[in-house]
Amino acid sequence: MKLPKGIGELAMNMRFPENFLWGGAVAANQCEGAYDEDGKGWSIQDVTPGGIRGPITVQPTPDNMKLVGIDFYHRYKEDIKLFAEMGFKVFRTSIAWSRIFPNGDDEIPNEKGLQFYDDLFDECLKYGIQPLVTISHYETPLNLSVKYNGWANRKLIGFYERYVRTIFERYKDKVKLWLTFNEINSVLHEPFSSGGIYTDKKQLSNQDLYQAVHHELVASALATKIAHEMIPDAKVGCMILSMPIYPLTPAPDDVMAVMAAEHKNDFFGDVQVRGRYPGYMKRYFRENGIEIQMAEGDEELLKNTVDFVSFSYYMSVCETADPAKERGPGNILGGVPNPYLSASAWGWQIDPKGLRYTLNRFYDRYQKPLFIVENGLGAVDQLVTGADGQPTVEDDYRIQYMNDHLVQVREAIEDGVDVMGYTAWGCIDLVSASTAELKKRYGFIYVDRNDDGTGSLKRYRKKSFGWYKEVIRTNGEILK
Ligand code: BGP
Repeated sequence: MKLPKGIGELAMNMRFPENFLWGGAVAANQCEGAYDEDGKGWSIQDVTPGGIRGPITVQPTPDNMKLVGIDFYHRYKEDIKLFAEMGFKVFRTSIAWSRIFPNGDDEIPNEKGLQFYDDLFDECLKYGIQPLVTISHYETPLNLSVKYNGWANRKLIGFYERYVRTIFERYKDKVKLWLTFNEINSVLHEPFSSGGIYTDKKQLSNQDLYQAVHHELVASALATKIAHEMIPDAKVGCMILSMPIYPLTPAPDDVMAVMAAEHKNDFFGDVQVRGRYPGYMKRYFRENGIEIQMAEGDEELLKNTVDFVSFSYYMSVCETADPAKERGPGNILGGVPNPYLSASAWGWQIDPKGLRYTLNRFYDRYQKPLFIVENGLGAVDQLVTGADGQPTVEDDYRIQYMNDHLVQVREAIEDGVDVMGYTAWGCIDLVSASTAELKKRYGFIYVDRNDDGTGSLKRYRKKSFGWYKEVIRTNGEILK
């Protein structure tokens, strides 16, 4: 049947834009290893062997998987070659702050640390892969945490400013896409990993926590301003941990509980995109006796808003006003389990349609380009021998997960949402942030390393490697 004009055109639009940025994402502290090489100082990740909820040690201990990671620091050339083979257009990584300023408060940067990222970005650019760089991804220099109490201290703004000026100056010709803080809203839940706040979470007052948030928001706006001045063709994004929140029942009180939970997350994007504190937060501060100390010029600085909105997406949750309902596991925020969804082996509930919903929600709210900078399935993989005699993983479950999510991205594009790109989380296996395990694997590339520290560190292509390569080659045409 011939479609009437108009409808045919609409159907034709059901595809990813020509310049869609396909790629993968990692974070320095989860893959680089080399935790004390070439002048690097310790970061807060070097003393959390159990992951973000585990106990903190006074110094790095051998059981910490992140100290070696997947040895990306020494093997990045081999890894980027594999990313290029898949056709990546973009590679998201972070700069380990303590490689550049080992103590965070140093006057002079560490040249060897700067050189490493020069080499890494050159290697990406050699293959036409654009770096997308997170300035701070859960890796505050340990000294800033212990000595200053991390972002609870206003002084961190100055140290961060020195760090961003240094890296913008050094990489301004190589890096045009920047993210100021990874999952900035996670600081409300994990103040140590996310904000380097050393005070025990249970002892930390809401006053100090929201003051720390204010410092991060000011620092983010300042970095955005500096980037725009120093690298006029750069684009700066905020980065939000997104998790759609559904009411557990249609009871209006459950809907209000959803609204309150959403506000706690939206607050961050609202300030970073709209440039001012929203009314619902002012009310929350008023009613909870919180008084944010603003320095002169802070409000003006906050008006330096981001160019795009990036976010991670793994799962959705439900919310309810009923305190008796048990909360389930999840990516940092957590919530009440949804009876309609299944879950990963780590209890994260799988919800591809939630991604379309999230994209629409962000776009309705902000009307800014969106970038999905994390999405993927953490699973236990079994190494087998492939048809070519090489070790591989038959990870059809991962292919299914990503296919289903990308179909929903395409739906959102059809809804009119402006989506810049998609970087699959942990495109090469790496150490998990929440549990510090290597057996929770996300990659298209298998890394031979086990949680007892054994393994050759060799890299093997999984089945999903070939699949993702085809997705990129066809610009999403093979998704079903
Ligand atoms: C996000 C973090 C990442 C990453 C991912 C998966 O919250 O930004 O660093 O690790 O979640 O989480 P996990 O590693 O705990 O499976």
